[in-house]
Amino acid sequence: MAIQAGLLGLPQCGKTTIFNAITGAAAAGFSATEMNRAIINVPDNRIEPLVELYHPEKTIYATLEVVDIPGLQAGSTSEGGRGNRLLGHIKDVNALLHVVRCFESGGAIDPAGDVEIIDLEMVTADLQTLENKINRLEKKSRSGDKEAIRELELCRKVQSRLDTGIPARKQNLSQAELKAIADCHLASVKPVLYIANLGAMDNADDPPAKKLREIAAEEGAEMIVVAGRDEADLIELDEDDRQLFTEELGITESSMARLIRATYRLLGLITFLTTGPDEVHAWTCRDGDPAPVAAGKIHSDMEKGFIRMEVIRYPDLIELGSEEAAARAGKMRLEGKEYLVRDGDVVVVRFSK
Ligand SMILES: Nc1nc2c(ncn2[C@@H]2O[C@H](COP(=O)(O)OP(=O)(O)OP(=O)(O)O)[C@@H](O)[C@H]2O)c(=O)[nH]1
Ligand SMILES: [Mg+2]
Repeated sequence: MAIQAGLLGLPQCGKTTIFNAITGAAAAGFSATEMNRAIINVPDNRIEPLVELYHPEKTIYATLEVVDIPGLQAGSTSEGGRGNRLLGHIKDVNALLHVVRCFESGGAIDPAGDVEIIDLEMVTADLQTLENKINRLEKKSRSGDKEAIRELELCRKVQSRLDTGIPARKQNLSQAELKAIADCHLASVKPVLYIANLGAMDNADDPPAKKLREIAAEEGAEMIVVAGRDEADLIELDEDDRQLFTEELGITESSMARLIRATYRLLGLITFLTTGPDEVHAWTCRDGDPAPVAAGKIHSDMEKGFIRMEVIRYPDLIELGSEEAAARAGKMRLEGKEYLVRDGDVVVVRFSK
């Protein structure tokens, strides 16, 4: 299943606008349901030079699935309300892109207040989910089930901190606690990337964005600034006009590219590459995945029958111009099962079928 990131935030904070900008900038597929969902290509400036080198028939980028959910209102999760159903849709997302309105539109701009509301909604929904699990565990533990008793205790700890309003991701949960709550898919445990949605890029250092940066820093999270509407407008233009206006609006690089890359970092993901006349292909694995696990992203046979990996670093391949030249220059390494794949490795997997 594709790695998923979910856009989350108050109503009218610009989630769908950002979703459109992201998908317009990098759409690989689109299917509109009640939630907007799209698979997007992860922008990667290593692909173009590789395409020039190999002239492959196909070029395949690493992908990420982005989910846009309608806004959560204060109080919407209590008593089985609509918010619960909305949060249910982010059960499977791996990371949250928390959009915070930093542009003028009627109501006051209040990043701190907005973040608090969303956190509280998540905590409220999570408490209900966890309570269901705790009820089940209580029944089981009454019959003396040791495992259930232990799990119950761990869940109650998380519950008591949620009760005081602390999102699970800020609770410094132990491995055991994380394991005990894993099947609950709590919303507030998911890693967050804060997105300050600005009226214009000129506002990047104004108080609202500064405040949000502080909030993010306090919990060790990252914040990025985007001008959602400007970017969504840009993708409507043809190439020449887009260049012109991009500069005029002070957007130095597509903030959507920055956003996608920041999501990648947040999830601890890296990209490795396979190349050849058939295809240039960017693959996603976790930072720290050993070679066989990464190879398994290409094909499960490659993981099972893994023998070795031939690795050339991307800059060496570009500089030397071919795999043969890289090998002659001693820049192709043979790596075994223990090798941890690095971002930008160009690999060939040797395996037995
Ligand atoms: N000035 C300004 N307006 C924006 C920006 N982003 C969104 N808007 C406007 O804010 C309104 C709401 O934007 P949406 O993207 O629909 O917001 P949403 O978060 O998806 O809203 P819900 O799905 O209803 O929760 C629209 O009128 C947008 O044009 C922005 O960066 N700057
Ligand atoms: Mg929307």
